[in-house]
Amino acid sequence: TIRAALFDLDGVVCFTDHYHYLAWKEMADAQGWDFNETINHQLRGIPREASLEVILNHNGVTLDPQKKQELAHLKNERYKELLQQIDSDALYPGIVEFITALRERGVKIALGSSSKNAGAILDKLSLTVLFDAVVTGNDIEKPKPDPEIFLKGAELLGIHPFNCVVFEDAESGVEAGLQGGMKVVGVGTPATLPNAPTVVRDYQKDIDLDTLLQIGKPAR
Ligand code: G16
Ligand code: MG
Repeated sequence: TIRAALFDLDGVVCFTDHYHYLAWKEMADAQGWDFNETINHQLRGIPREASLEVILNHNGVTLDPQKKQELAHLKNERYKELLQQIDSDALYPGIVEFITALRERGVKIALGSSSKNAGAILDKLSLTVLFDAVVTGNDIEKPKPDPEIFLKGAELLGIHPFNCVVFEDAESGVEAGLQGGMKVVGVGTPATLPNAPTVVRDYQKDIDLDTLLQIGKPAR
């Protein structure tokens, strides 16, 4: 039986990827580097410093650690500025209703987001009250695909990983959930998430709550 649901943030609860894109794009333009939507897609679910590495590699650029830190910081300051504009339009359609329905069934809810800005985003979108536990990039040592972020969430909720389901839109996050011994639902398509045991695009149409919550329940 499923007793807890752990949600990634970007691409699962809301969409922040466009704001990440704009902030990285500004930084890249200022440096004279190439950056486009395809590269941006590769940054999904990846921590900030690792994202910068992807952009540097794409451009064949090497930098010293101090300069990297400086640029990652600059990008984040701009990202936070852009986040001031975020509102309910950025919510994944039906997510509030879905989480509310899970809560009504007694399912505990946690966030497992690589973003160090996740707490501020939840607040801005008035979602904080829906989460029983929040684990972000600030609380972990090893990023996804390591299962640490979701195992920590399960621990905070006091629920065994076997009784948890993870919702993820990035391959690294799907891997993290599976490594943690949890059920995983990919948010996307089989093409974008080939390793996800099941995928959904619509939280109402594609999910039957009874079926979802019984995953892992021994037959009879
Ligand atoms: C999110 C985004 C990533 C971003 C990462 C770190 O992860 O998907 O693109 O690079 O957070 O964000 P920040 O720079 O705010 O710490 P998730 O796990 O919520 O999908
Ligand atoms: Mg994500």
